[in-house]
Amino acid sequence: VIPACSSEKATDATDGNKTPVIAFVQTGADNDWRNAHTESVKQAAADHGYDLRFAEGQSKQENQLKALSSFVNQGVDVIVLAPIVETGWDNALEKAKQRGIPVVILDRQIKTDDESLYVTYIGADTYTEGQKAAQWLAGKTEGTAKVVELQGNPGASPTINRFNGFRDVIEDHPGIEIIASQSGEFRRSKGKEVMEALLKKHGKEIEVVYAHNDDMAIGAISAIEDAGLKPAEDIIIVSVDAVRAAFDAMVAGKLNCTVECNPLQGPLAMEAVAKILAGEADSLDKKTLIEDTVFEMEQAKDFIDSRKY
Ligand code: GZL
Repeated sequence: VIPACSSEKATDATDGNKTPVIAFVQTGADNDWRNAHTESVKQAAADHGYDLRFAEGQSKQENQLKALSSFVNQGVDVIVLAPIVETGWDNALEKAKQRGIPVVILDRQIKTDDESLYVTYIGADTYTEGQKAAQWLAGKTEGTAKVVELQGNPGASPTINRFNGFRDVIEDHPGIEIIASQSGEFRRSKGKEVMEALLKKHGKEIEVVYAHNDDMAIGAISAIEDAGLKPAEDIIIVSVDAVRAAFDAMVAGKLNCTVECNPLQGPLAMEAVAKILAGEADSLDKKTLIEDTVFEMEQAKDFIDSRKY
């Protein structure tokens, strides 16, 4: 596990005679985290002097697959893919392999039987994020709580990992019970909609919200306030990402805890690309996990000014 922003000097591509063409296939542009992630990759490619070709899938795998096929046909030098869901990539990556185009998997993970389809995976440890959220909650509630869970996109590795990481910890705390679990698709509006429905159904039985990302937590906060309840007091809220809006909510006393999931992955991605272009793909680990920090409401004001996303 290494720090999110490596200090390694960027490799200048212009000393070769052809500017490398790097394709980046992003999941979409649907929230603060995702946009910070995109910006980080674009900036790092520019710092390396690469020609970055960008496509975002508007949160649909079919659009990502179309973009992959197009970039393979263009014969780009390297493809960086942030896969919206874990499965369904083998055929597209097989075509890249046949064209001799190396692939870096970034942010989310893929499930494949053929590990040769990509050079390396770089992303946050989303399973540990789920564990850290549960460990914080167990401490906060002395191991007793009725929890509603707002899940991310079905089939996405952060959703699966945060779901499992949280449950593997609360197994040791039988007093913590998940009474409802539904997808808010990592979006603020959907998080609010789902939370409104859960409040109608479960009302005051709900003691905790565990949101797989801050955007859904912020939507839930709005629904809790609309119901005349005090977020972070009447209902404890723990989420993941640690985006700026989460720090604003913690400073306002409306969010109790957020587990960081650092989107500033561009430098690590482009350092891997530089090694691949230099013929050193074999020197790369198959998986690089970025460390995360837990932030609580009480600390938020000390950290908010130093946040970079
Ligand atoms: C996690 C990343 C997730 C963020 C969400 O690595 O894929 O996607 O946690 C984002 O905010 O939508």
